[in-house]
Amino acid sequence: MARHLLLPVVMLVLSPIPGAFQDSALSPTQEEPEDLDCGRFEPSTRIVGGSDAQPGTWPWQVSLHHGGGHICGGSLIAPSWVLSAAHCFMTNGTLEPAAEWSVLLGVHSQDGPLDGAHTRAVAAIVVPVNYSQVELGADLALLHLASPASLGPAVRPVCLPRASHRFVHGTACWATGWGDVQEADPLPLPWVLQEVELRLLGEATCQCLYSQPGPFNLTLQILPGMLCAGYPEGRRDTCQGDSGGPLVCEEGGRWFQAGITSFGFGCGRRNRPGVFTAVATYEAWIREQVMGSEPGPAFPTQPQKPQSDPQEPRENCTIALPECGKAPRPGAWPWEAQVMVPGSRPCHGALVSESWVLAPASCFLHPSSSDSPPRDLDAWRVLLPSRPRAERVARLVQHENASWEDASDLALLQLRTPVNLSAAPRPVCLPHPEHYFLPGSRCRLARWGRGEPALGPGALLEAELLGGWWCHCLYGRQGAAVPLPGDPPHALCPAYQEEEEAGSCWNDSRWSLLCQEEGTWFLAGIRDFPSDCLRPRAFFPVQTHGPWISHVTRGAYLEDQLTWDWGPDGEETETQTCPPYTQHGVPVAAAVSILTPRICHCLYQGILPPGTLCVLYAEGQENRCEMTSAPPLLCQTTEGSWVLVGMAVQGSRELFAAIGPEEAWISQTVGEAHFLPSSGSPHWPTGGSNLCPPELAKASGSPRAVHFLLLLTLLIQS
Ligand code: 4AZ
Repeated sequence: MARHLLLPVVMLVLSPIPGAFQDSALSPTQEEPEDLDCGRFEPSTRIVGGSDAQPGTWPWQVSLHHGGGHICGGSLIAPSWVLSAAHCFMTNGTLEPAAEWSVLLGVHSQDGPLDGAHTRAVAAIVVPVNYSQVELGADLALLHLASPASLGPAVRPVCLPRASHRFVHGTACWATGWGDVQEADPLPLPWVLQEVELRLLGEATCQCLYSQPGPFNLTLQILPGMLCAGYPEGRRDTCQGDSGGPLVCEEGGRWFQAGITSFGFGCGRRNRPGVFTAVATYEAWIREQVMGSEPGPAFPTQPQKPQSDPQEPRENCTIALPECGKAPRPGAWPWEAQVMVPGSRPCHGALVSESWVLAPASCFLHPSSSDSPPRDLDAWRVLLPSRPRAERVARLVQHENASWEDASDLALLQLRTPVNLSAAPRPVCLPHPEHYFLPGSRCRLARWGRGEPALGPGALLEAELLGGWWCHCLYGRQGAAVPLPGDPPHALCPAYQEEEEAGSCWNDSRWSLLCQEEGTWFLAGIRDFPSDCLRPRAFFPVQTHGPWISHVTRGAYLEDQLTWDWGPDGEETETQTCPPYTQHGVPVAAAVSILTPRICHCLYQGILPPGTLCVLYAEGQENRCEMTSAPPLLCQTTEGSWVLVGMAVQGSRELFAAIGPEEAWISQTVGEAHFLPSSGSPHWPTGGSNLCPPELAKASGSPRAVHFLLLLTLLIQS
């Protein structure tokens, strides 16, 4: 199943699902012979954030195999019937042939000989006629086994709830499965069945959580026949491969199946609990399909009806806020970790979870020592803010591609004892691979690795992220496609002002890049490229390493993006490939960077007429191109059209008068002039401080000082 739902909200209409029955088909008083004992197991003594189940604990759990491997979960509801999710069996709207599927029963670990387990072929698969896609509900399926399962201690059916059954919100229930332990992180060998305790969430609570805008502005409408379970703060959840498996709740000594794992947005994310098919809603449909089968599934009466109607108040809307990335003020980083290795200078890293610190591998791995990992971890210590004593180190895990000087120069250190998280220490947030740090994001540099001793008091570590296009084309290949927002970038370029120390380009310094969204700090980039004095400096994005970090730590705080700007005037209007050059490799034009209005305003101390655009060229590059004295400022749209955005202000190479405001006058004068609807004008997200950095105002007019602003330019050495 797709991990990210790209969900047009318009198609989701809250309406009763045809074929879904509300407490009507059979009244609870209409007792039938209870021919099957269900929902019990004899205690013999993935699930995200779960743990290994004990053998025999969940005897109704089955594994559905297709093409030789586990695809989905299911639950045994009668000797010849398995309940699962419709989406497991549909490809492009068609049901896959039953003969291609097999059912494994009584299985605990899926590695090696399946002792005590047995397999059944599938004779038929039935799916409700109104099932179309998971987000529209009715995500359930019944599998008719070719021959009945052999019941025993490890193979028993679960009880099904009647339509009148009311599961109380807040009840702790259990989900089980062999699915991924985190997004895109499969359950490791020996593939032992995982269990996780999840709390039932009321419909209003769940709708509230899913109405919170998330990445790509996706929200979801919770429909009747759906049920949510999990936690607003996330971290414990079902995931890909758990689909079709049961969510069970104990009542009166029996386990009732409340839900079928159906979908969600990612796994274990904040404000995105798992969505299940509410089994009770489908009592009549299930009965209809299994009619005539003896013994059929058991629908015991609810042992104890909840006293009051468990409907929660509509206004129940408590969302979870990020637990990572909060700092009292920039510079006082509660995740700042110093790793002390005897015989060398302290190494700066960042706390990423209760038990793990991220730091450069080059701190611990010396090129001379043939890359063998050090073994004397006993003597290592980690200093964290507000901790009375240094932490001891249990394990060092290097990035598989860790090398002396590259984007994967990363290692994770596990602390012997997890620390209690509070205001300090507190982990930094890490970005998911699809995170899009908006141009103009407010960032800071923080020490990383064996960084230089602290900067002088005048150092300005504030930084502003530049558009991905510039950064990519500056450090990438000519003509290369620029990653779109949401695709992992190759580099991040913050504009910041360095100390004016002649000759010092901070070559020895190691920095990480922290970027802020809604008051939450993300570790966005690590170590600037060894790029001499080329500006802007580029950082390796951390987001590409998100999956590795969460795989190793199983609990690092990967946090969803908190700010978006998907408006039509956003970054998407920029060119999608790096600029072309003439045959002789000479630029036909000079590439310039349009400064954000804030920097422009600060640089010229607010003396410019409104609508003036400022650009910057590279140091010493202004005169290299054959340019006319009044060059036009052109920008290319996503569709490839070049748009005249500005005309040079007389006497200046850096200032341009914006064309946009003159549209009416131009159209009047030149009837044929063709204007694109707003797509040609640059756009910056609003927000952030409007204060000018103190050094910036002084810089106006001085080309040398301007270059400390570092937004640059020419993309080739001709
Ligand atoms: C899936 O892809 C899936 N976190 C199942 C459950 C969830 C997400 C995805 C809920 O089968």
